Amino acid sequence: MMVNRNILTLDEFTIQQMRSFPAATGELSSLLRDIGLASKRINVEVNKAGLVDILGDYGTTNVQGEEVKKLDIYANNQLMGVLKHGISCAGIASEELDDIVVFDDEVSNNSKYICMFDPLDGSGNIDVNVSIGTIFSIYRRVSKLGIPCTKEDFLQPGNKQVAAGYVIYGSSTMLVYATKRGVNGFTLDPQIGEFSLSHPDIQCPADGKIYSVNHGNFFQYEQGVKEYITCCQKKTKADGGPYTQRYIGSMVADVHRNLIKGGIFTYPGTTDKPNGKLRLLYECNPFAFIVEMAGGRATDGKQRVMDLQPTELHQRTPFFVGSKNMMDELDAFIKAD
Ligand code: P6P
Repeated sequence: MMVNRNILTLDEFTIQQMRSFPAATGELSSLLRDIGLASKRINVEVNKAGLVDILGDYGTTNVQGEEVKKLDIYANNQLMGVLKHGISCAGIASEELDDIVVFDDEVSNNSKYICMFDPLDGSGNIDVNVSIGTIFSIYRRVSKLGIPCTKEDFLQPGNKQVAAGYVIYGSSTMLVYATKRGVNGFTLDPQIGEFSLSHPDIQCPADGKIYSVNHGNFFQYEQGVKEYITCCQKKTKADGGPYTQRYIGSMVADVHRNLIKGGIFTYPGTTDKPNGKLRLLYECNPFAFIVEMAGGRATDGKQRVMDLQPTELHQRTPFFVGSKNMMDELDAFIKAD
């Protein structure tokens, strides 16, 4: 089978992007390729999860107090390994690790980026074969080059992100990443074992008909959110509806669908958990960056999520993200509340 030479691989694309920036050192391109490599290894294990004894609880609980499945650890270690042995990353933070990991060696201490990730989001769905994903966020460090990175490098607001992306292990395996130059999607071609450009210049439709929410928490949401959800349920053809409710319970899958088709994803705060469930640094900020770069919006219900000043690595935030006009309508209900 001939390889289609017209479709750029992730490596070719990142190198092409670098060539168009004479000042580029290639570190960001190299970091993205490292993440692509780790994702391919994770993909192999995710695809055979049902066949080998990699399922089941690892017997520990992570910093979130959640049971940790073996694939979480495997994915975490794959990402940490490629970044530690690369040339572009000074250190990482991960959902699976209590604290940052400083790659304290000469090359890493002179690397200008740090990376945060949720190595396998939605892992509770592994055993039932629902799509899961990896989410990553890349910042330029604020600490001096030549010394180990510090916690300060990780507690930057999301508006300082240099790049962000996700990998969705679903009916196909896709890597989507955004820089200030736009959002592009790459589908893993098993024939050549490379992510190949399949979704150039992704734009989030300004309007959509899909709303994603966990209705089980409905009566715990603030009034404005409840009113918006009810409004979605009442939409008719005359006012841009009818809407459909789609909630997979795997953020990467839900947000990816809404990014492509248009829609809004919500994980509001509740009376039990006023800050919601999703983590600011390695779940909400990366998706906020990606969706905003594609023309959408992302808030915590009150302000742009990327303007929040983080104080802790694993802090949570209410999260609303998606099509601009749907987000504007949500805002109107929350403000009127
Ligand atoms: P709930 C998966 O555990 C996750 O972190 C996200 O991927 C997903 O959107 C959310 O939790 C689902 O949470 O409380 O609605 O089951």
